[in-house]
Amino acid sequence: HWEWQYLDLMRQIWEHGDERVDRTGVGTRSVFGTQIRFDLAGGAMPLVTTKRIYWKTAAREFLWFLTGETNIRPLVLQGVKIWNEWPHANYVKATGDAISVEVFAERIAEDTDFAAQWGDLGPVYGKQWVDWPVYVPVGGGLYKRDTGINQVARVVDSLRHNPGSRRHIVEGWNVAELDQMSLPPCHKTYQFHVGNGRLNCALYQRSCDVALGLPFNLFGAALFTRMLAQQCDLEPGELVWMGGDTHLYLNHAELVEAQLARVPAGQPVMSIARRPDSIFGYTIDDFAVLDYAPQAHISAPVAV
Ligand code: DHF
Ligand code: TMP
Repeated sequence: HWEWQYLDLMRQIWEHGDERVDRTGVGTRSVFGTQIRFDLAGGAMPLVTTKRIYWKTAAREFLWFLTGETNIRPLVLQGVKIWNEWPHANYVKATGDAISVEVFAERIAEDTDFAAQWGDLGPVYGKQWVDWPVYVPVGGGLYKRDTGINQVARVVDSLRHNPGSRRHIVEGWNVAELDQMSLPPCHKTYQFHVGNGRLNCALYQRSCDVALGLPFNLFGAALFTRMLAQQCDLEPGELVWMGGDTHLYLNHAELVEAQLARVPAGQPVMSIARRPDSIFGYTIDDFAVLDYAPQAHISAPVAV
């Protein structure tokens, strides 16, 4: 079962990882330079079965990236809470108003002005993917802002017209704008590759929270590949996930012990109900996952 790669990675980190104090102060065990491979043939999805993964949350997050949006409000309105902690921490730090993250999220939902002021994560994934900023010289050493680059639309175009290219890349790491982002991109580089009519995807993730982030990131990359394949008349191929600093937080001990005692079972598959006119036309209702019978959810705190 493919999922042993995930569980083996977890065990390897927990037993042999290098223990260090990280940015969040929580502490991690970490290994550097890791890989998971998954074959997407036949609709298969890399959905972890040893713990329930809320795949619709992951899918909603991914569709939100494709809209170019960087404000958490559209996620909050769909009940998706996974990005709330970072704007909340920012708000509390800036104002000294120590409201809970739940109350903060209510205000984001109810008050559009409040959301505009406090709900934005800065120019993160969505912005860079579909509107990478461009500046053109206007003379005298001055530059003006031009129309941004839609990297995702360009990749659709290059996959259709030049499938053999080695340049099908969507990049989140805009060096000039890192300091404006709440978090610099973790899943920073997606590269696509066509071989034998199949669309392969490599994802490079510079920093990986194996317990909370990785299941979402594997699902997101697979979903992206499936949507692109459908749009470009290709069969989904192989997903190659590569991690830089691949870690477990020290406060995830209970999750790790519980999950490593479980055995993976079954292979969930995805069906996509229709073929939208563009990669930007998918909605959550287009996606269904079949044959997913995971073991119970295990909750764990997220390090902010
Ligand atoms: N920071 C850290 N420390 N780890 C992350 O994985 C992470 N991921 C981010 C932003 N910052 C991060 C964005 N993605 C959860 C999953 C993905 C995610 C953020 C959070 C999470 O908390 N998952 C829980 C609850 C899921 C839910 O609320 O639906 C889980 O059990 O999967
Ligand atoms: P860092 O910016 O100091 O590396 O912290 C980011 C943390 O968030 C790190 O634990 C990795 C984790 N993360 C994921 O694993 N997947 C994601 O999609 C995101 C946004 C973050």
